[in-house]
Amino acid sequence: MLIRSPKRWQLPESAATPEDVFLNRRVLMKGALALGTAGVAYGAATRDANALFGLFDGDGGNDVPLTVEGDPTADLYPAFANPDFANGGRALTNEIDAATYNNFYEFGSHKGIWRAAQDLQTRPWAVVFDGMVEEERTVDIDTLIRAMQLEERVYRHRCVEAWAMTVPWTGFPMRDLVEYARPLSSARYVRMETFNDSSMASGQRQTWYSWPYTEGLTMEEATHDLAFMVTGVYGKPIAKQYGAPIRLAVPWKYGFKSAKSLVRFTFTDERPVTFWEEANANEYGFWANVNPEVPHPRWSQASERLLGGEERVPTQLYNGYAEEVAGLYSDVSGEPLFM
Ligand SMILES: Nc1nc2c(c(=O)[nH]1)N[C@H]1C(S)=C(S)[C@@H](COP(=O)(O)O)O[C@H]1N2
Ligand SMILES: [Mo]
Repeated sequence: MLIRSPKRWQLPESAATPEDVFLNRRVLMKGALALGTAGVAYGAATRDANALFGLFDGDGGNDVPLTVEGDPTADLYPAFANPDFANGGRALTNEIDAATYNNFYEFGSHKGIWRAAQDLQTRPWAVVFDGMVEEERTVDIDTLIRAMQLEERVYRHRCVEAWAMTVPWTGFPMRDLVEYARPLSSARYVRMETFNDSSMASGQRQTWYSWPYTEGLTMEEATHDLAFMVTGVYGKPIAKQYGAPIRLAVPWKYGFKSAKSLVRFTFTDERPVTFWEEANANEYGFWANVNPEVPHPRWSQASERLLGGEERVPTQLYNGYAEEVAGLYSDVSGEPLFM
């Protein structure tokens, strides 16, 4: 399963970009340190480099948690970097920028929730598979992660708010999780649910939202090659602010589809109503595929700001993954596919 045919977004030999450093990180770590540019360094080396060069202070500093200390799956990282997903088509986002600019409404509606998110208790953590499955079951997160073959993939991420990043996620195909859950063939959707515990998540005390956060995919989407369950980032177990211990990454859809800190997967033949659909169905739909030509009711989706600076780049149809995923929607008609 790990050997796949080359994909369109695979790094061409000729493209000498900072991702080369990422790809060859074990060899080039020294080079990254010598460059002293935070944008290319990675993982432990990032922290070392930051400390070495004093690049970050205060909120952008060395106290930013980049993993969960003592994570019982730490021995699985870094995982095999799958060359078929080695390049998001862009320079990697600086790790500190990605780790300090987040959406995680359970901990507040501002981008600096990374501090508050440290209150999230990620162990013990149970994951439930229910609904239209052969047999309902609950599995401990560490058992689940160890049952899977972890790999690393660089994906672009495009938030509906028109900011974007390119990050190396570690995890496993959602298809493997679906197989593990053993859904009935009559299941048409998978509904995902985030933890619900206002004692550790201050945002969940705000009663105008209908907690817990829920999301959904069709079975066809969930078993598509690009749908990825994320357990790590930048070569380490995933830090809390990104949605530890397990989240989704569906890179062709707006970021809100990639639900964090998941505890339940329910297989169903009814399309689930998602958290954002419930909050504001006129602005956030079920499909939420990225399309630069379909504006959000309150802003354009034509371009996006890359995290870490002010640079804007054109947004691409299906966030650049059209060739892979457009076929998923050839039979869907009369639906707002792009909101
Ligand atoms: N449970 C939960 N999942 C969530 C969110 C959230 O508020 N709660 N925000 C979503 C949005 S809008 C985005 S853009 C991404 C942000 O992921 P990041 O903070 O790791 O960049 O998470 C998505 N998943
Ligand atoms: Mo988002």
